[in-house]
Amino acid sequence: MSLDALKREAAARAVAIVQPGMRLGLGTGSTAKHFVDLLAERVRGGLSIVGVPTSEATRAQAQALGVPLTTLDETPQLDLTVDGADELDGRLRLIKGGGAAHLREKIVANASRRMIVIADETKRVETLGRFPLPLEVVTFGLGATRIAIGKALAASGCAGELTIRKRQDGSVVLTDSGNLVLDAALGRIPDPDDLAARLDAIPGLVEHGLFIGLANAAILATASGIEIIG
Ligand code: ABF
Repeated sequence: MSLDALKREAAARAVAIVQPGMRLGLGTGSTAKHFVDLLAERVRGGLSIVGVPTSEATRAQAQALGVPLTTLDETPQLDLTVDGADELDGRLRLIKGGGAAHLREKIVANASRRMIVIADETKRVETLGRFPLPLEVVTFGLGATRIAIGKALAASGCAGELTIRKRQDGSVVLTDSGNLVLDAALGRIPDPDDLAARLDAIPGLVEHGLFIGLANAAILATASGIEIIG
């Protein structure tokens, strides 16, 4: 089975959990895209739900498919968020932000009673950090923010290059909120809870991609079937 087919399997399992009347957080990325696709099929079949998209890309997809949308201003409390991840460990700690959407993703997940991660088996790791950690930063004071980030990384036993994310054509990636993304190539993060707390304290760092204590369960699609964590 292809990786994409595994992603769709995980998404299908999550769509089956959705109940009529739910207020949903709609994730971003290729796995979440399958979820929105399959959710739209159920909506066309009469399921009544409302969704808050975590990115402009997901908003456009959901709108085009006729999935009813709302905002966190109109609907500040959600029942369930379903989203992908770049990495997850056995304690449901995540790295997100490969799609530069982790700020909105974290706000939406935090507003939800439950968050379910959908992923293929390649996302599961023993130790977080193989995937470069995304850090959304404001341009003002970038030099000082980089130094503060470097100190936080060192204090948490991490080391690695910080790179401003660019597209293949060399243009700088801006998030939906107009900020830059620094990717921290760390290799391994020995204590994700400690690092998250240190990064939370840096003013110019709008949001980092460590999701700690937000996911309640993960649906992992493996070659030999679905595995549920949590
Ligand atoms: C978003 O999409 C992210 O936070 C994460 O970066 C990514 C997962 O990607 P995919 O589902 O395409 O593998 O949820």
